[in-house]
Amino acid sequence: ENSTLVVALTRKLPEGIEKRMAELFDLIAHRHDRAMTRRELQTAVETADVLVPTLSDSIDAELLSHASPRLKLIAQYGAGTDNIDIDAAHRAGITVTNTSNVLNEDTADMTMALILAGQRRLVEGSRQLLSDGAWPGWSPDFMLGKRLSGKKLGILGMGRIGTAVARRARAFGLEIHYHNRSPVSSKTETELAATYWDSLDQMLPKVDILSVNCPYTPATYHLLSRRRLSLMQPEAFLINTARGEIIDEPALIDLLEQGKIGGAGLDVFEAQPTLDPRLVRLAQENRVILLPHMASATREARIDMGEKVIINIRTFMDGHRPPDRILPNRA
Ligand code: 8YV
Repeated sequence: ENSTLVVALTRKLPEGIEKRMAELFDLIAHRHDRAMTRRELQTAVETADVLVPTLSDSIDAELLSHASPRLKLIAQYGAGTDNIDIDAAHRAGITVTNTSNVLNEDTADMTMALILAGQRRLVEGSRQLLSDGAWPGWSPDFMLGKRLSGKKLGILGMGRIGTAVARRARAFGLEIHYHNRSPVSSKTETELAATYWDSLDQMLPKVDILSVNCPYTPATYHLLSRRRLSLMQPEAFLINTARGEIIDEPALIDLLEQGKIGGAGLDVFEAQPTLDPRLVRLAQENRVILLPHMASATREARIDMGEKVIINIRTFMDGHRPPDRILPNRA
């Protein structure tokens, strides 16, 4: 028979989720409304059988060197696992899982929101209306944006989120282009009328809008380098709802300032939560739209993510392979 597992949370999770976890496990909740300090994380890996971290916790080799042998599972509350040294965990005999699939739709919705807001000047229009007397009244050339339908959308990373973006974008009349390590099934390609580009360099000059939807791994660090960003059209609009590190952010800012890239909708940043002041200036000039990492932030997603964590822990506890296991070296 299984003895109850000691499960340590690094953040406050939705109340209902914590309640269920407390019924199922010997739960160590985190009572503060902030990320754990390094010392608190260290205590957690020293005491728990299962750690439930989030993207703000750096679970690196040094931290794992403090783990007690009883730590057997890291069940990440989130889709991306770039905050975890998967290889180091694997070497220590620790299984890693994420919460895949439950935030695809919400993240794709926010991608569309950023595309629409950028092309149709949503934030700028609202801001102008609210600033005293700044609205001169309707005129034929007032607040003209760009038509979506007929434009080319490039998707960098055609996984589950990228595919969800493509489905939505199709309904808006966008033409779908994508770069991925390998093409999707021909059935999906036909359904989305999507064009596969084996070479990212060749796709970049072709697209009007580019959406980043790949995971951040050593192989995708600064995948959008200065050289590659320079291949984009001067009018192009770049969306990032994945991870800041995939784009060379200072290079992007330079190109935006020089008018060599049209605009950007960014939900993630290289040094988040710290923002580059040059980005703030560009946002004030309505050249970019900035969001505080909220693409998957719906109540429903946060509950579904908690349920996924519970399923992963229970499956593991029963001696089976958890559904969302992350294998090392997937880069
Ligand atoms: C979440 C995310 O906010 O899941 C991810 O990878 O980046 C975000 O959607 C995060 O998971 C919360 O930990």
